[in-house]
Amino acid sequence: METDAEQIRSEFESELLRTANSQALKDLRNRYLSRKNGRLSLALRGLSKLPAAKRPHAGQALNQARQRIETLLAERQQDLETHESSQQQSGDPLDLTLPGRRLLIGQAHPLTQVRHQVESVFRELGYRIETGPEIETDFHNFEALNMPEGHPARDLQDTFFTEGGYLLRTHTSPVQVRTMMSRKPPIRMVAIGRVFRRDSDISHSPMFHQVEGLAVDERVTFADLKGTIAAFCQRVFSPDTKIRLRPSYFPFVEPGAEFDISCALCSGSGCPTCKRSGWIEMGGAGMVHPAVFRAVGYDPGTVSGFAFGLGIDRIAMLKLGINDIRLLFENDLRFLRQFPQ
Ligand code: FA5
Repeated sequence: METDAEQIRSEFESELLRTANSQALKDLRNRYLSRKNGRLSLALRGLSKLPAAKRPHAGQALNQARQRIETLLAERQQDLETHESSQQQSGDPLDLTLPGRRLLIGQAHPLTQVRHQVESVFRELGYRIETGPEIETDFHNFEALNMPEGHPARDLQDTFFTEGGYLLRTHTSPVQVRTMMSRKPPIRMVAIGRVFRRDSDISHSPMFHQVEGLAVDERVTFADLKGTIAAFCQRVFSPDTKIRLRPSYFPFVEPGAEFDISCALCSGSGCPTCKRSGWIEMGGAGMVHPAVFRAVGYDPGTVSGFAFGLGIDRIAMLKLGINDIRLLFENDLRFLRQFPQ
């Protein structure tokens, strides 16, 4: 049996040298160490046939052979793994002719793109960008804008109220009030931001965006208002865009108007977007009401001004051909990627 142990070990070692990969090593392990019919297991079982005096020595020799085989198997396993992984790497060499991987670069949301354009047009016209809080007081959102408590015009802007008597601003007009209360004329300002109303359908969203403009000085006229709106719309849409003003009522302006632009899609000839009228409603405007001037501490006898407000989302929908306002707020990348900067 001692010879057996020697022989088993030396045959194992020479077979080991020929193992080329992990699978071959696994087979070799089974052939020698498998409990059922591995060579070593069979040899150990054969010990019982030896004379009792020889068994301990032969058993010891077989156990030593087993330890040696296990050590050699572990070493070879490690060698093969290192070799195989370096082969894998060198089998996939760097191919400098492959096209580069395209990095996904983010882009501004279509509304942000329009917002930036609106801001830059007004900066060119000499306006300053102002901001105000989205959670407002009743005073700034309604009261100072000539809508005292119980005024029916408050119902037109279905309001979200928060705790403590505050509300989510229903329009950007409160920024006019804040700006006039903190600065003296002359003022030329625009405010762009989120506003909130209980309103939801294909063209109305409970959260949408407005741009508010205000100019106050000593002799500001309705003609200045008309010229400013035309200059703005022609820069944002196209130079041949026409505008029209229709008399309308907003408590904070007098006279007040709503203004439309000629439909950018059909150039005024009539299409489904403009409901065949050739015109698209953009927003409200007018001369600042004397009651508003008094509320902010200005003298309506010495200054005059105009204000206007319109929806940024509507501008984006028109410019980009979007027919449902809700698409703008669903964060669906398949939709958003259609509007690269
Ligand atoms: C106002 O909010 C006035 N503050 C505008 C104004 C400012 C008038 C200064 C006079 C002087 P109005 O409620 O009409 O007005 O809203 C203005 C524009 O916001 C609308 O023409 C429309 O384009 C847009 N708008 C109104 N409600 C929604 C809504 N729920 N979703 C999307 N856009 C809306």
